[in-house]
Amino acid sequence: MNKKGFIFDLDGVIVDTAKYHFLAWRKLALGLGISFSEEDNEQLKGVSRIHSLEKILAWGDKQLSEEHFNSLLQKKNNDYLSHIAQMSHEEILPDVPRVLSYLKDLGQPMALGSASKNARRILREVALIDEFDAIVDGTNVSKAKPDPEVFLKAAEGLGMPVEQCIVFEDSLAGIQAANTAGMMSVGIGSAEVLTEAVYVFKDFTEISNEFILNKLVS
Ligand code: B16
Ligand code: MG
Repeated sequence: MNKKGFIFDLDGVIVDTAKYHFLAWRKLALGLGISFSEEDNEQLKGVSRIHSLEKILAWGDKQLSEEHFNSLLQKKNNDYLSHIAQMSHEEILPDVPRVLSYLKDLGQPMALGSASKNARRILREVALIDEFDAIVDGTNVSKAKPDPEVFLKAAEGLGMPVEQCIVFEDSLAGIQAANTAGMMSVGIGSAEVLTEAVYVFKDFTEISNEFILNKLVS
């Protein structure tokens, strides 16, 4: 059987942590007198923590000292982590365990490729840390998606050539990163947003084992 490198984004693909980012960013923004909606939060998907705060400040036309900026980053992360600490296995998105265990049964290499510096902690929280052969996260990269660095490092970690890698991503920047890396991109979410993906599915319940075997592995 062919071997492919299956690379998964974390937030929005394996777990829905966007809702916790939303709560933490909204609290921070409101504290600065900046409004923050669910639509604003959408624009921060896949974006690094530092760039997210820069964007929020730009929306509110606010400038802060470096010290204040860094203290807000810390505060946001502490707040976010207090939500993460409550997470359990039940918060894994629908059919992710089925897809992971099917790929494992087929002997397919699997990696995580996430912008989050908290990725390992989240994987431990939902008891998926041992499912991946390689983990590349925000602590391992210097360039944010759409730069392909995170996925190139994940492929390297798996020892797979880029043209044999398949990336599951929920953000457009992540799809662009996968395409730039020369990998096959599979969007998880809305086809209207993930316009540059090769395939788009609402979630993993729409991805059958037959599809994985016949279209992705073959
Ligand atoms: P952290 P992903 C991304 O994760 C999130 O989508 C994004 O909203 C977040 O700002 C970023 O991680 C950084 O997260 O603050 O935990 O380092 O989608 O690339 O798995
Ligand atoms: Mg994501």
